[in-house]
Amino acid sequence: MTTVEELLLPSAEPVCLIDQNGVPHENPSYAMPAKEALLDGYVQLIKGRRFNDQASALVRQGRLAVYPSSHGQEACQIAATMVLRPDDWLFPTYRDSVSIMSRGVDPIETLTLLRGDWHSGYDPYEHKVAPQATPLATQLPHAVGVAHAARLKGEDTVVMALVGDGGTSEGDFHEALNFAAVFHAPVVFFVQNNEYAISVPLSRQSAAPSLAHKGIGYGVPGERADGNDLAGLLAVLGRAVEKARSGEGPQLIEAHTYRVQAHTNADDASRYREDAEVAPWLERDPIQRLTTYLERQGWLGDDVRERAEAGAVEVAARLRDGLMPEPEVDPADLFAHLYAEETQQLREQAAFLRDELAREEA
Ligand SMILES: Cc1ncc(C[n+]2csc(CCOP(=O)(O)OP(=O)(O)O)c2C)c(N)n1
Repeated sequence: MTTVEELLLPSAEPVCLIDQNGVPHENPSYAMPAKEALLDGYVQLIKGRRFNDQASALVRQGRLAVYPSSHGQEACQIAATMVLRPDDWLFPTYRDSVSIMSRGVDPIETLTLLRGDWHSGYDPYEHKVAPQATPLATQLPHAVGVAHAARLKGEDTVVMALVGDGGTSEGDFHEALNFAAVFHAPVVFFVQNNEYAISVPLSRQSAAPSLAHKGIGYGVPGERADGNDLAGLLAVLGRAVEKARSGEGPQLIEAHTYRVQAHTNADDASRYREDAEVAPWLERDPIQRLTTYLERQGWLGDDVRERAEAGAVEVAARLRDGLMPEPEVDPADLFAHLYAEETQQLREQAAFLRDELAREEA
């Protein structure tokens, strides 16, 4: 007889439907996604990679304050949004800009926060994307709140809540899982395990058999996927979203991937890891393996390649042009839109700032 614990357990190995050589693998539990989904994913991966590389270049030119690149993690970024409906919600971290773009947010609006211009460059309600969170895991209780509210209203909205491996050590992660499980909130917690929390490796972060196992204590089922395999991610995340939508409560998915570049431009990764450790991960590149698979299937026609390249060129041009002008920002705006009603404390802080600016000008 299957025990409750077994039902909550992730698979022994991360689900992988296309391996690093582009070879498909039969899986008794998960079907290969449809050709159209894989081709759409391919186009988005190429665009996402160009977004990452262009944004990193703009940091070097001083056009962008900081960019936490998801180079190498693009399959996670794209799959997370591909499995959502337009009325679902995405709760991203600071590393999930590509996911936000894949949800339809304008690339420049996506980078407003990281440029340091504004709390969020897009209207969260327009695309159902919460503002990016830089404090770790604080987005998770918010995500659960939105999911719980949707359920109380009788809507079948699902919330995709992204978090890093380091973020799973935060209290907010545990509180969010617990609340979501007790109230059957339709949330998919999606951990992108990229092996590092800045310089801290996973082994110093968690002694759990896997991060997906962390759900068991809360009654949340977990599953693991190869984070560089778009096909596996679409299958696993798609199933999790389906389960959450049909009332089975929260789901916890761990994607095994790797942060191939530095944490941000402020980080020197050579101080805590060897190139030899990074090299095998370059071989597991998500774009390379999907390309090989699609080519072998005879599905990757010139039309798709051209569509992908045109999308990538457009994103790069948009970022270069859009980040050229220096926006005029009003410091007083810092206090706008924070709460529905202004608090006494905020009024005092705003007055303090006005006073300081007036004295600077005098
Ligand atoms: C509450 C909180 N504590 C500490 C930090 C500083 N900090 C920024 S990024 C980071 C590591 C996060 O690692 P992980 O969750 O694995 O995400 P990744 O950057 O690898 O995507 C830390 C400790 C923070 N932003 N918020």
